[in-house]
Amino acid sequence: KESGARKFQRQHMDPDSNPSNNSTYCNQMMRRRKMTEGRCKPVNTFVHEPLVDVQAICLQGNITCKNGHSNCHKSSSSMHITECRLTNGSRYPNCAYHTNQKEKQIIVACEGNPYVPVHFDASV
Ligand code: PAX
Repeated sequence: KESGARKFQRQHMDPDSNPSNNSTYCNQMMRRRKMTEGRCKPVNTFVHEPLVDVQAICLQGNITCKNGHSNCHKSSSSMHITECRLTNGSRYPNCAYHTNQKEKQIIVACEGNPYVPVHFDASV
């Protein structure tokens, strides 16, 4: 079975690409990373930074998550991210996404030993 750490990497890590102005990035990536199977995942963020830098967030500022748990951490630096948001008229199985590049601090939830990212909570 896929571990939480691996699932986070599949859904949120894309260190080797910068989508620039490629408006089809989210349509391709949401499908390629299997987030359009069974349903269209409504919102998903990809992080374009080295995996070690994202894993290091688990050692950075500890904050409360949206669900009230205390295992969230906010990156001390802003990161290059792409936000994928389902378009208004999009209906499964034809999942269509808006692609938005941003530079923001990100908040992830971490778990386990090693203590690594398993959930993307927000960008701020
Ligand atoms: P997830 O299912 O929420 O969490 P995601 O982050 O890719 O997946 P399994 O065993 O897989 O069910 N976990 C936690 N979840 C939440 N909060 C805490 N503190 C926590 N600690 C551990 C993946 C696994 O992490 C576990 C959780 O139980 C899961 O275990 O966002 C919904 C999705 O949209 C993404 C983030 C979420 O997907 P929501 O409802 O929290 O807002 N998403 C959301 C995003 O990518 N970008 C965004 O900007 C936003 C707002």
